[in-house]
Amino acid sequence: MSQSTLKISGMKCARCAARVENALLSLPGVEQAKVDFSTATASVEGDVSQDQVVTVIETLGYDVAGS
Ligand SMILES: [Cu+2]
Repeated sequence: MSQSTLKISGMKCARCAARVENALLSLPGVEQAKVDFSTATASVEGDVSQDQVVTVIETLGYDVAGS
């Protein structure tokens, strides 16, 4: 995928969003990641599969809607 926006559930504060964002940025291939707590969305850009992105988010204890 080149650019994708995902809906995340389970984030309770801005620190959760920062955690997810940092984890996404550490994924190989990810060029940009932005996680917004107020809208509960993550936008990811780079050469990475959606499966990898979902796995990282779920490993941290959050859920991706529609995955
Ligand atoms: Cu939190």
